[in-house]
Amino acid sequence: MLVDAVTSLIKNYDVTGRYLDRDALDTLKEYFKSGTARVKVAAMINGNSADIVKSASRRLFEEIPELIRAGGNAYTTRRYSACLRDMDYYLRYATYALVAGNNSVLDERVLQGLRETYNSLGVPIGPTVRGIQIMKEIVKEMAMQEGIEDTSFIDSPFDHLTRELSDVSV
Ligand code: CYC
Repeated sequence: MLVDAVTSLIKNYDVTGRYLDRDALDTLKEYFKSGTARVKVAAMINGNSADIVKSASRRLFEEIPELIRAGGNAYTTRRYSACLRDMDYYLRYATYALVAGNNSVLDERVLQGLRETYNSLGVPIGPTVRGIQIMKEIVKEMAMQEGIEDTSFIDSPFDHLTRELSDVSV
C-alpha cells in the first residue's frame, strides 16, 4: 500500500490501540518541520529534472567509461536512452517519496522485480547504484544553494533505492 509519513504512523498506533505518545509526536513534529523544505526541493527538482539527469549521467560515464564502450550495458543509443530514462524514473519517484516522507512508493512502483529484470538484461547494479547516489549528491548541492540548511532528509529515498537494489539477501 502507498502511504505517507502520517498515515504510516497512524496505522502503526491504531493496530495496537495506542494514543500518540512522545515518540509519535516527535516523528510528526520532525515531518512537519521539514515540510516546507520537502516541497521546496520537489519544486527545485521539477524545474531542473532534465539537467539533473544529464549531469548525473555525464558524471557516471566519466567515472565508469566502460558502460558506453562496445560491450558496455549503456552502449548503443537504445541502451544509452534506456539508462537515462531509468535515472529519470529514479529521480521522479524519489521526489514523490520525499514529499510523502515515506519510501513505500519506491517499493511498490519501482523496486518490485527490478533486480530480476536488471539481472536478466545484464544491467549492472553497482553502476546503477552509483548513478542514483550521484543524483542524490546533485540534489543536495542544489538544495544547499537554495538556502536549505538541513538537507539530510533528502538521503532517505535515494539510499532506500540503492539499499534495496544492492541487497542480495532480500
Ligand atoms: C532496461 N530498465 C530496463 C528495463 C526496465 C527498466 C523495466 C527493461 C525494459 C526496457 O528496456 O524498457 C527499469 N522500468 C524500469 C523502472 C521502472 C520501469 C525502474 C519503474 C518506473 O517501469 N544500463 C547501464 C547503466 C544503467 C542502465 C548503469 C543506467 C543507470 O549500464 C540502464 N536499463 C538500463 C539499460 C536498459 C535498461 C541500458 C536496456 C537493457 C537492454 O535492453 O539490453
